[in-house]
Parts: sequence; structure tokens; C-alpha cells
Amino acid sequence: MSEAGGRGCGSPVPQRARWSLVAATAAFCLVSATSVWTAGAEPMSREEKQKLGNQVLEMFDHAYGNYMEHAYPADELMPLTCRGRVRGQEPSRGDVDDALGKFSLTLIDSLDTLVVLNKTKEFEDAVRKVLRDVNLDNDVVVSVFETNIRVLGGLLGGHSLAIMLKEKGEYMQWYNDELLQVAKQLGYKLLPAFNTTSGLPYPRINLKFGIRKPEARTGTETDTCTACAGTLILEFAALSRFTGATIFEEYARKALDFLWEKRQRSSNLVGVTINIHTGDWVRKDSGVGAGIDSYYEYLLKAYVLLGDDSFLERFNTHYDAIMRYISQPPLLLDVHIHKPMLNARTWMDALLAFFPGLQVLKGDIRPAIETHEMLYQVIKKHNFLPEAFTTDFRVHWAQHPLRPEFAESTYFLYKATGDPYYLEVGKTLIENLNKYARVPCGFAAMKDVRTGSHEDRMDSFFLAEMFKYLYLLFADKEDIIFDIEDYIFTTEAHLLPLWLSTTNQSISKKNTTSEYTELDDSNFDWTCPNTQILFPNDPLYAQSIREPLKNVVDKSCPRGIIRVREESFRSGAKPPLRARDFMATNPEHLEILKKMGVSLIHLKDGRVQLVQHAIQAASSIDAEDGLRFMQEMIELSSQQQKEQQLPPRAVQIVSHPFFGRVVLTAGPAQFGLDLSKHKETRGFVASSKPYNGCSELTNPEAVMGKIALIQRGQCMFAEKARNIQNAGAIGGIVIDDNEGSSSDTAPLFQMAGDGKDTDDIKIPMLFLFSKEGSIILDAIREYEEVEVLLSDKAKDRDPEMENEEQPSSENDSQNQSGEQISSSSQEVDLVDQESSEENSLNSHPELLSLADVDNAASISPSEQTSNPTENHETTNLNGECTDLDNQLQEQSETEEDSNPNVSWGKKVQPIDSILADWNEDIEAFEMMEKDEL
Ligand code: DMJ
Repeated sequence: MSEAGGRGCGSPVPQRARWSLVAATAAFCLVSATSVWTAGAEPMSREEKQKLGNQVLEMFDHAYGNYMEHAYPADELMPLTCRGRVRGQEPSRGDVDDALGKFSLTLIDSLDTLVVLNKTKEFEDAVRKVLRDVNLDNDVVVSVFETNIRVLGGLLGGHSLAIMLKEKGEYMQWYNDELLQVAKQLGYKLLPAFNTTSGLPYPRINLKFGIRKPEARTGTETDTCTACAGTLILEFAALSRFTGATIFEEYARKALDFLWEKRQRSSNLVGVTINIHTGDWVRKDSGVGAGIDSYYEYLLKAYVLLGDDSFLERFNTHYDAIMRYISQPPLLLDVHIHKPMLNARTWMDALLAFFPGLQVLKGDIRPAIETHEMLYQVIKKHNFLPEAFTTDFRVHWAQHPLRPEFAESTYFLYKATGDPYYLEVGKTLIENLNKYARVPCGFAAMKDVRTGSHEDRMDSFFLAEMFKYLYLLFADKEDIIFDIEDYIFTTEAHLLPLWLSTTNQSISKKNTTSEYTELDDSNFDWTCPNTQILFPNDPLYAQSIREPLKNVVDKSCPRGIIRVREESFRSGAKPPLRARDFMATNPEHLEILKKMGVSLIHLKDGRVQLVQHAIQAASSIDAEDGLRFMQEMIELSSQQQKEQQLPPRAVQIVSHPFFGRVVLTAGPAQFGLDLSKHKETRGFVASSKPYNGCSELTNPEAVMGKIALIQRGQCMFAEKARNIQNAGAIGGIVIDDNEGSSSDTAPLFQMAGDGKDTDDIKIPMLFLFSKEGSIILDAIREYEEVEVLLSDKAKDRDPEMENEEQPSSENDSQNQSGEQISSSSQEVDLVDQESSEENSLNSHPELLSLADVDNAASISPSEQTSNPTENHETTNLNGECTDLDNQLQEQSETEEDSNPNVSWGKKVQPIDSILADWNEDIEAFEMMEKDEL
């Protein structure tokens, strides 16, 4: 450590102080930044900050209190049904459930948050509960990564603060390292996962039986994600250094060494997934979000915590590559590790929102401000960051599980700049959480940020991270009972003390390899950021960086911002044809296709099929353009398919005691009132008799003027609609008859018509899976009168909703924009889910097919998929639309000279190797298409 201490942050800085500067770079910046801050966003008064801090405390109590009351000792709270999530007792959600090990996950993940939020008494109780109740010997298969960051990290964070409190002399006087003993037990339980030749851990382990034994039911996996294998060092090293058992740090270091070895040597990037036996990259796309994120974070933080220069060298090497290839400010876009100038995606995932925070720690503030601002614009549009969004800021995956990454970056940027703008950002996050995610029994994840519908899910990281970062954002030093700068945040925001760097250091000494000394470190930044340099007498520095990005989301053009690699601009050549611009009737485009080795086949049914034979391309560069064109076409077509489907709708319970807080995701109908074009429909609910709604209702007086509940099955959806409409219902909700089905686990679908004219159906019809439906049925049992709102997007919950005491159903019918209710009934065949899904598929005959034909990809897009003029634009950062050709031309002029990689792709490659590369790309692309977060 002393060696590192001599090089970092200026030699005169004493070693102890240095850790603090590096670990809490942000705090260092704050000291300087607050002193220079004089203008820009209005400063926030101490009172207002305290008010917001108190609001965070109240919100935490609401989340934690409901978990403890209704879910504990279960792993997580299900905030809509107000009960614990116990693995095996709920329908499986796939990989997400691998975080649940029947070890009271949320309690452990919340331990150090309690101390940060000054709830010392509650912390003491919580530690006693962990020691009394938590069992680690469960026959359950868990994710090694999640168990490490949430449970091992939670126990170590709890232990770190327990010993701090004990030392202070008031609380935890009875504590004798008991949490550390539990952590050690867990550490030993995870070790069998490392039994691979590479040293990379298996992704999952059975807590009771380990791996590979038949009873373990795991250990046959071949791949893991880079973050999964590369996010262990902080917790494992802390465990080793706290206990003296060196094995943990050794194993984590070995895994990191292997990943470093396997980096793609020419780009210095890593892929998303790796084979744990061979070390081959399974997915060769690379970004800073899902699958890789915390690998980078842990390299930098391992340097901070352990003082080992090799980690900083590795981090800086990767960071340089990230900034060269992935960073396209304000965007961060995935690329291929072998062809890093080639974008692998046109969308970003929400996990990358942590990156600006990491850039602050690194001291690279400008791009951090830019990316954070872009993300904030997306949040302002959708209230939350959708799980994935496109380069032109449309929603790609609409969920939001209350992730904390954006709050984390906001906190670090505030610490670095002292700019009160970031306090306002935090205030917006608090408001949105209360307005859209708060439910009577906690906070519910967003199922769809566009509709405001909820998922019955409150992940433990919400308590471990979100409240910590939000509270710290508004807290002054005296609001926290210990010095936060003495600790480093793990990726789950658990706190590890920096003094660990000088304790039990034997492992780091042993493992210093010679390779690192060979690295050219002339570009390496060994110093901490200095706000005096970052903001040279310019209090408006951060604001001036944000300003051009203010409208980046609203004014973005449909085309989005897509980088095109340099060789596309080779002298005299036009930029390559983009899939969005392609017109099958444009002779010039057909000529370009031919050059790229792409042939166009007119099929009998009117569709066209594109097939690429790389060998027929005019040159290797044209062939590569062709490959990219095909990839874009695949992505474009699948996007178009998604867009052609009706978006989900929302059923919002507005009566007492819900007052709009519970929003359920509902499937739309291809018939009846279109809720996206009409005012929402509001009314009390009533069950129809017969419940399946397949014949004339026998209780028309009960459903008249109300929203009828009908069970799925036995007849067509349209028939049910007609029957309830004839009885005078103003809307209908079809509830799935498959018990236990849920939109958490099954894809939503649209209710198809009956193949005949359905214009006679005037009322809105929505579909709920059984779990969501039973929330309404339970509410009726408990409160009798239950009023709901059917809409395309949940209405903002406002005080009005709580005051509006049960409006009459007559008024509700008038809300229907005077729609006439006509009656007509038709005899139809029986229908089930399959047939209605089939109908909706049939309405999209242009569905894609992707095939390998002699090293060629084929695709069948519709002929009308593009518009040559409307889309021939991209956006600049001022939000103005500019001509893509000009922009690319300008870019090429500036990049040609300066970019050392400019010759990449101009190299003449043997055709065999190009073909092999293309096949790899196609495989990777197919893999990405299947990939989910
Ligand atoms: C957290 O569990 C950790 O931050 C992890 O590194 C990735 N993200 C989740 C929360 O989004």
C-alpha cells in the first residue's frame, strides 16, 4: 500500500488521507466544489434538505416496516399482495429468483442502511434477528454473484458498522463478531463454485450441497457473465482481511486474473459471457451495462480498498477502451470486442446508469455529467428509467424494478460538483417513487413505465441502495453518525472500511505478477480529480456541459444516433445504406445491395426476402457493410413487430384504500373502445353471472353501469364482450382461469376478435392474468365497493383521487364520450388462449425468419418498411435534426487523422477469415436477440 500511496494523489498526501481521497473522490471534490459554487441552479436551503432527508426516512420506514411486518423472514416483500416471496411457493420467475436463498435476503441487505439512516436501535434488533433466524444451510440453488454482493456484502457491511458502533461505546456492546462468523460460513459455502480449471466460479451453487453432486442440481453450467465472475474481490478480500483466512481473496484474485488474461487483446474489451472451462468468449458484445458493469467497478474499487496498483492499471486500460469505443457521449453503446467500431446494439440498458458514478470516482467528470443528463431526460419522459431504451430514447424494455443506479450516480455527481441541480434531481426521484411506485404495502416495481402498471415485487437492492444514496444526497456531515469517507461502497452499496487495506496484506504481496510492469503506463492517471482544476473558477462548469443536452430526448429524431465506422467514409464513397432507409423499389438501393452481396427475392405472397452471400460482394468492405445491413434489418423488423402490437393497458384501483396506488398490467383487446384514443373508463366492478360471460347475463341489474368481471374460457372474448355490453356494462375485465398465472411470468397477449365484424362492441375490454385479477377479487371481498380506472396509462395519483368519494355510476357512463351501446349477439366457436394468440400472429404475416444459407443470412422484411426521406436524419446534441451524410462526412474528416484505429477494417483480410468472423457475428447477434437482462 505504501508503494501505491507514494504514486497516487500527489506524494505529499499522507497515506491515510490518500485512501480517503481516492475512496471518496467525490467527497474530496465536494469540499472544493462547494467552496467554489456560487451560481447555476438555486442553492437548496438546509431546511429543505432536511425535509427531503426526512421524507427519505419515512419512505424507508414504509418499505422496511411492511417487509418486516408482512414478509419477514421471507426473502422479499410482495407489495401488491402484501406477503412474503418464498421461493418455490410462487411461480418461477427464472434467473431473478436465483437471488432468493431463504436467508431473509431483504433483512441482511438492509443492515448497514439502518445505520446510515441513523436507526441504530433498529439495527441492533435486526442484527439479533439475523443471528437468531437466518439459516444458510438451505437446499436451494442460488446465484453466486447475487449471494456475494447482497448477502456476504450485507453481512460484512453490517459487521463493519457493528464494530464501529461498539467502539463508540453506546450501541452493540454485546457484539462479538457474530455477523462475521456467519459471513465466514457463507464464504466457505461459496468456495466450491470455484472448482474449475480456469478459476472462474460456476454461476450457481446449492447452499446445502454445493455443486455437481446429483442432489445439488447445479454445476453443469458452462458459461457465466463477466460481472458474475469479476464482482467478488471486495467482499472476498474483506472477508479474508477481517478473518485472516486468505483463501477467499486468493480465489477472487485468481478469477480476476483470468478475466484480464482473456480480454480481447487488440480492443482491450471483455465480452458479456465467458466459458468457465475454456475461457472462450461466448457473447462477444461489450458494454458497461448488464453482464459486465460491476467487473469494471470492482477493478477500480479493488485498487482503492487494497491499494494494489495492478488493479488500477487494468481499470485504466479498460477505461481507455471504453472511452474509445463504447462512449459516444452522451450515449454508451455496446460494440463487438473484435470489431469495436461496430455497434452491437441500438439500445442501452438501465444498469449502465451506475457508470457516471464510477467516472466520478475515476475523476472523469465531463462524460459523467453528459451521460447522467441524458439519463435524466429519459427519466423525465417516463418517470423512471426503463430497463432498456433505444438510441432515439424510445422504450425498448418497459419494466423498472426500482433500480438504484441513477440515484447512485446522482449522489456521486453532487459530491463531486456541489451543484444543487443534483439535489433537484434527487427530489424528482423521491417524488416519482411516492407518486408512481408507492402502494399501501411498500413500493412496487414498475411493470411498464409507459402505463404506470406495477409488478408484485420489491427487490432487496431497493433498501440496500436506493435509500442510502438518497439519504446521503441530502445529508450534511452531522446528519450521519460516522464518517462515510472512511468506507467504500460495494456494488450493492454495502460499506467496507478502508483500513482493511493495511490488514492481513499477505495475499496481495504474493500475487504481484510481472505482467503489469510491462504495461505502458504513460497514459495512466494516477491522480485523484481536483475540482479546482475540473471547475477552474467556473461555477457554471457542470451546467454548461448539461445545457446542450437539455432537449436530447424530446427533440431526438426517429433515426437515433448511430455511429458508423470509419471505413464507411473512405474517400469518395457514400456512407453505407442503412436498413431504415432501404426501399425495395429504389433502383439505387438495389444496386447497393448487389454490391454488398445481398440479393432480393420476391416471394409469391408479396413479401421480399433478402439473402446475403458474402462471397458475391464487390469487396470485403462491401461484404461487411452487407453484414451490418442484414443485422440492422433483423433488429428493425423485430422492432416493427413489437410496435405493431398494441401496448399493454392499465387497470388502476382508485377507491379506498388504494386511491390509485395499485396499478395492474392488462392485456388490450383488438376490438371494443380503444383506450389510447378515448378518455379512460372509470367504474365500480361487478362479477357477471354466469362468471364466464358466455351466455346472456342473469344479473344485468348488478353489472348495469359497471365494469363487469368475467372469467376467461369457454367462448370467444368477443362473445363475452357482447353479453356484458347487452347487460349494460360500461367495460369488461376478463380474468384468466389458469390459476396462478401472472404477467410476471407469462407474456401478455391481445384478446383477438372472433374473425367477424366486431364494430358492434363499443365498450373497452381488458385482460388480467389470474394473479392480478385476484387482487381485484380480494379487494371486493374486503371492501365490497371497488372502483377501477381502465386506461392506456395509469392516471397520476393525486389528492383528488382520495377526495373523490365514490362518484355515481351514472356519471361514469357519461364519461364514455357518448358511445352508443348497441346489442347484437353472434354464435361462435370455442376459443382458448392458443387460438387467440394464433390470431394475433396471423395478423403479422411479415414475421421474420433468419436462416443460414451457405454463410449467408436471409430475412424477410415487408416491402413497405421504410421511408427514404423521413428517416434520413439523425440528431445533434442541440436537438436539431441534421443530414446524416453531412454529419458522417464531418466526423470522418476529423477522425481520419486523429484516430489510431483508422486503418482498422481497411486491412485486406483473407476471405476465409472474414467469413469466419461473420459467422461469429451472426451467432453473437442471434444470441443477443434472445438475451434478456
Ligand atoms: C444491484 O444488485 C447491484 O448494484 C448490482 O451490481 C447490479 N444492479 C443491482 C440493482 O439494480
